[in-house]
Amino acid sequence: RSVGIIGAPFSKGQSKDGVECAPNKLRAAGLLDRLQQQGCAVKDYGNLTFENVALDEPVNGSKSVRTVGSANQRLSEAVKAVKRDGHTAVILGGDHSLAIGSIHGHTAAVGPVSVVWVDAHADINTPLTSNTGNVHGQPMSYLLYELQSKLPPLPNFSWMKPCVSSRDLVYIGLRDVDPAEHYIMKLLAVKVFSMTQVDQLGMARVMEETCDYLWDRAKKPIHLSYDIDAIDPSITPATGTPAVGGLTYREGVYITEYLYQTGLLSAVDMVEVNPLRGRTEDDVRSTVSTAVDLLLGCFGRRREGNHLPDYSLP
Ligand code: DIR
Ligand code: MN
Ligand code: MN
Ligand code: MN
Repeated sequence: RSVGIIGAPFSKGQSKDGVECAPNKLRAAGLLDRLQQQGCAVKDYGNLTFENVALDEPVNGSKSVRTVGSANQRLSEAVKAVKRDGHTAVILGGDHSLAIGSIHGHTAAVGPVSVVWVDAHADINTPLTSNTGNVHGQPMSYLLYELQSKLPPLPNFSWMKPCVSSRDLVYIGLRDVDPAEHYIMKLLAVKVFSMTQVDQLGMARVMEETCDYLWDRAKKPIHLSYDIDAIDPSITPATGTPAVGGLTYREGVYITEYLYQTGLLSAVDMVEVNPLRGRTEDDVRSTVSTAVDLLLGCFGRRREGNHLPDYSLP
């Protein structure tokens, strides 16, 4: 288990300040030490720096498209390099628009992947269906082969091509979906475990069915894109677009434990932690420490306890 960490302090896919502070907050909460303590080799590639494109006027109503495009080009190269170095990639966001570069770079290095998208939101608006103009509500539409013909030309996105099939995507935790997004998901028959299905089936069955579905054709490396707003805002309030009725802490952690034991987890995004959005210090602490726990779960932390293979009793 070797982990390559990339900080992506990027916030221009939405309009609220603060999400760019998350990579350093997650490190300050002890993420690297704790990964090492549970037996992972960790390499920190540091934080990427992004150019602010001047005169980045809205394109078809979508904001900061050029800035988002160039940032994701950088991130894609960085993720590709981490994968070529043989690590499981961890991308610390930043807002969810960075999934464009993250998943693109991941597939550029390893070929087709399965995407598990854990989120209150589907993030599958096209620039033409978006009501907000925020690109963090759009990344899946840029990535899917099946939506290519529905995307207008976008400045600073000519470096990327769609790289994910809608049959290789599973959503977990949805509860705030725009009508156009719902239409798109039905049209493409995307596999969705909304909060209703989580309530109906329980998370154990959701994870079994997720993997059955993804592995029906072939086992591929898994890209987990984890939006912290998937978890209930009573636990993770420090995020830009909280939505009531979310995953419990235990359901959220179970997803990571389950995906770890598949042995196929190849890249993880942890996004939308916004240390400036909590009302109190405790709000921020709880959000950051939950995000850290989710990442630890991705790399073998078990709630029953862990010990290193070379441990012996003193
Ligand atoms: C909304 C909200 N569907 C949008 N999306 C959010 O802006 O397209 N995604 N908050 O995380
Ligand atoms: Mn700031
Ligand atoms: Mn999201
Ligand atoms: Mn979300």
